[in-house]
Amino acid sequence: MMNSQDYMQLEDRYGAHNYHPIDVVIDKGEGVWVWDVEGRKYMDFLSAYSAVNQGHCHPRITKAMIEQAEKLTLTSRAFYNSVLGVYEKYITELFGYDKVLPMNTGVEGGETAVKLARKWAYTVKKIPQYKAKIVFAEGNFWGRTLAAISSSTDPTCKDGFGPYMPGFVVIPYNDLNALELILEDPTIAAFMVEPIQGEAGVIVPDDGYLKEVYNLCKAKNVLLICDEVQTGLGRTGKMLASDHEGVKPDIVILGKALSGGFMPVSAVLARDEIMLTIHPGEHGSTFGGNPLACQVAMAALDVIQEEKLPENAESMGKLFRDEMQKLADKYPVVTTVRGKGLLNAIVIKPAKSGKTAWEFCLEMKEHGLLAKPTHGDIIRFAPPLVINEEEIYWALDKIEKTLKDFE
Ligand code: IF1
Repeated sequence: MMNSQDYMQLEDRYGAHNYHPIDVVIDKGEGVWVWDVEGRKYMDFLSAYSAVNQGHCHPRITKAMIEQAEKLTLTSRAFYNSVLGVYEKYITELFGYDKVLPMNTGVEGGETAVKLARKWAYTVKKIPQYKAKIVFAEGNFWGRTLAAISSSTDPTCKDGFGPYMPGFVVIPYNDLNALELILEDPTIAAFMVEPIQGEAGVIVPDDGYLKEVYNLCKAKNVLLICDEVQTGLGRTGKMLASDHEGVKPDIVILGKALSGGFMPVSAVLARDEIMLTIHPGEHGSTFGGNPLACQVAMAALDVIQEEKLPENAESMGKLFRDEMQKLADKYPVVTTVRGKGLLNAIVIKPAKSGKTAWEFCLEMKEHGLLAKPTHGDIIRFAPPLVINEEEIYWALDKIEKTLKDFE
């Protein structure tokens, strides 16, 4: 019978070292809870980076996956199949777009959005060929491909992988003047932005920022692409984070919780004028829109709506931030509490002993709460959206127990 150490050694010996995980070996998940191989129970406050908004192993999604898996999993797009069209109708009507381009990972969704924006620039906006530029915000994160890291301002993501994709411009986040200035350039095709920056450390822009971004882009015939891979699907207290400002982006990218954490499923939504600039054979992927992914995604979207997860995220998130702020007032090591819905974060000062957010997470783990720092001093708190009030107070109790001993 292997123990946690054995599993960690296997990963160390045989796996690439492209992550530095917290030392817990998860063996089972259900709802907000996970268990390690020794049977210890933890509350998951990371939700696989917002991929398990519906909670671990949601039975409704499991059922949909098993039923489809016993019938048909993959046809490729060389042929039609009896699920894809049904899913495409479902998701485009749900979000109010003409069409969807189904992909697998979030970063493939980002790549697809960038290709659509460039194609639209040359064929509709008539920007001279290959002069189109895409604008991104400092601190952005949309994945690990060479295009994605070409727009990154994080050396850890970017350094050592050049040369980089041309035609990308970066401006400060939450800075309307910078956007207005760059949009004077007639070769700008699109501005791709997260409504709240996840990896940067849950950076919430000023109220009204996204609405003004939309207005500035509209005025200059520039596409607004919202990357909702992490903020979408109920995470911030609305179905999409852009809903908080009544903004309907020209292109929306979804991923992660679109499958409830069962398998990679992503989607790019747009109106016909944009989507139909890509013609047969110009884009695609082996697994994009496969019948299994489509059934899983429809079940995942059903759960979000039927269990009112955006509304629950709104109320539980407010409760969490209000109570977390009280802890911040009591324990000065916590300098900031911020977020929206159940996408929240705290900033932790190093303790007198020199202990950092990393040690804080290790000690929270000992109390049964799992989270992981980002950028050194920021701890993201993002539980599954099915969390209830009792579980929120349970988590706050574990955070306070950790604060008490953190010096
Ligand atoms: C890692 C965090 C990072 C994303 C947004 C697209 C993607 C992501 C807003 C790409 C992916 C994941 C990737 C994972 C850690 C996690 C993450 F912010 F969620 F914590 F890295 F920033 N847009 N985020 O957040 O989606 O291709 O991964 O399906 O790479 O370490 P993907």
